[in-house]
Amino acid sequence: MATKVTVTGAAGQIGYALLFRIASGQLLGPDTKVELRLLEIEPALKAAEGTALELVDCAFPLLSKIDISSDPNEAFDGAQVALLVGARPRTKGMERADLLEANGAIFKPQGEAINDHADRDIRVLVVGNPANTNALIAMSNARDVPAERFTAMTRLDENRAVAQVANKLAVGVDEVQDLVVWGNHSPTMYPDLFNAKVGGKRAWDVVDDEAWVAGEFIPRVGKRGAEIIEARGASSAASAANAAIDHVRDWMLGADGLRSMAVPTTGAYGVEPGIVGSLPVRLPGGGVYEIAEGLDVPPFSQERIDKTMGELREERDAVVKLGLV
Ligand code: NAX
Repeated sequence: MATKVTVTGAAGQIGYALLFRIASGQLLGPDTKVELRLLEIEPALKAAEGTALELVDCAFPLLSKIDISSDPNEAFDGAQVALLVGARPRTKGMERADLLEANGAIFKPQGEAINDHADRDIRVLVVGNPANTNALIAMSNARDVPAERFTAMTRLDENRAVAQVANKLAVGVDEVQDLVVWGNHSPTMYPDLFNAKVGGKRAWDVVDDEAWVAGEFIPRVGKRGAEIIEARGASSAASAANAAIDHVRDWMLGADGLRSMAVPTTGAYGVEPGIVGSLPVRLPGGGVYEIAEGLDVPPFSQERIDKTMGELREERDAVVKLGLV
């Protein structure tokens, strides 16, 4: 039986970079057939159909079916994995409350549709920004689905941070491990070198350059999205799709070491429960994550974790006020 994978925003640029990799088996492995459900808004349905034609033309042996719809109830029917990519971008002059309200209009009905129609065992990754709070909205509107099935993406931030450290130290990316990004997928995010390792040693010690970490590394990872827009004239798409594949594949199939996932907070590390914040997780496979406890959180980290989690609390308070959760 094929696994039903729903992708929203399927006609967008991340969708275009993502769908072919899902259909080729890179999301769920070489032994799992997939059935794709593409959700788009009416004006983009034709473009989604175009992408579907190209998917057909790839003759992927693992792709058993493609359905396209603008109705969340249809697109999430029986869904076992959902990647929520489509979102409302911030436009000029838009205040945070307006942005959250516009995204609430997308993620509230999608959460309800997941609740009413998806497979009981669904796993959800939210990519569309503001990803953490969009995940909180969807999760809060899917009352019968366990909260831990909803996650948001900070894996792109993790991958960006790993690449920066490898570049700084002139080592291969595979030598940089356990590099966890804490908090919000926003410029306040905190990439942590105290628990990361390079060649088995603490990355903070190997880098041994606090001025670089505080003044260059952290801000550059936090603002990498803007750097890409400046260079490319469009936001990150292939790297975002790649990170979405990494996130879901590791969650479903398992991975070694620590990874970053924005998950519903439970009180670990003193973070208030009830927001969706990025934390260190271990991934044993089977769609399970475990928050890794007992990591080193020195004052340098604590201050930054408090700030980025504080931003998420404010977003949560704003969506509570708007009646979205
Ligand atoms: P695009 O604007 O190219 O595509 C978005 C697509 O979503 C459009 O085709 C649009 O029609 C569709 N859409 C809008 N409302 C929808 C709805 N209610 N149901 C279904 N589809 C809907 O954006 P793209 O570059 O693909 O980026 C998608 C999202 O990812 C954006 O919100 C973006 O900010 C976010 N990102 C998140 C990242 C992360 O690390 N969490 C990094 C990359 C990216 O910036």
